[in-house]
Amino acid sequence: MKIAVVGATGLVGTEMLKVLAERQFPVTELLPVASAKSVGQLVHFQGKDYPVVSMADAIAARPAIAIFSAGGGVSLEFAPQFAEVGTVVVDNSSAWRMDATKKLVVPEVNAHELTKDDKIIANPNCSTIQLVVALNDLHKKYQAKRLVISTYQSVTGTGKKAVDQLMEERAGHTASNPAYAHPIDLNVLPHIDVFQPNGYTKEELKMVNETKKIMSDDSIRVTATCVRVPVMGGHSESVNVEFAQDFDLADVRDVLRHTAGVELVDEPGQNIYPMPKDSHGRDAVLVGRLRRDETQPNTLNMWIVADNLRKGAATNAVQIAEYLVANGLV
Ligand code: 2RA
Repeated sequence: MKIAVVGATGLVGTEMLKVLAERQFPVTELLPVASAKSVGQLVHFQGKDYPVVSMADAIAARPAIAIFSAGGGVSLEFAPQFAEVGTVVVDNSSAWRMDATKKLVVPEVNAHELTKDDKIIANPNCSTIQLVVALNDLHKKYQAKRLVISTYQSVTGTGKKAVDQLMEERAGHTASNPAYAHPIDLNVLPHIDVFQPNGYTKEELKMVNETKKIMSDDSIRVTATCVRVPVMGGHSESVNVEFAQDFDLADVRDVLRHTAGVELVDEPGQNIYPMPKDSHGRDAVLVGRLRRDETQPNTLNMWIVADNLRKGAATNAVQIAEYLVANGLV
């Protein structure tokens, strides 16, 4: 199958190629797409070197699937052009996520909604993906009413510039080309993406809006505070969820043990709980620190960790592509 990866040389694009190879996705021809200055640069994939091609050449090649991680502007301009030649686009930017005509998909939750008519499919935000994977089966059983979320997001969510800033600051230098308005080493920034008139950031509103769309339930009330932390890989989330139904903690554990994509990591007496370093290179969503919120009925606290470049981006996109192939939608 001819596959284009748009943004192939970025942090997420590189991870997408890694995941496609690891999962032995049936790629017969790879079309790596990157900026004009990268055209001709070789990308190594499954034992072969593929030259980076221009967007126009990739569109003309009519790949079966184009997986994008190249920013919203690029996606808004070129995803429709791929769709016009019959390519199915899986886009990791926020461009199409809240478009009412586009599906926003986490395979474990709502891949069944996909049809042959879906030519541009949105990959959700990393912090949303890990949340809904952990929450979905609990929601089905106990009906989530309200979520209060605080995130602790790795600098890899911003990209190479932020990784470089952290490494330079950690080496004792002032960052030469900082990604953030403030130092990130030995600090935390309650600021991810742009502030909106209501005082929330776009990242926080992504969690609010995307969660409801993926879970097809606008009644769930969601509030979030998204924080950047000096961690190299892996997003963490503290989630307080109020359910309509009461629960037994043992049953909650059992539900999570059987939730697709979740690994229960919860033995605090043994100092065993999810940590970002344990998520690196893995696709599981790690859940732990389960405990009842004793300040109000039917309410659970949990701690959720995942590799934001893998399940939070690349793997989720590749899993969507796998679903398309397995169900004859491409
Ligand atoms: C971040 N979720 O962590 C955003 C985009 N990857 O910066």
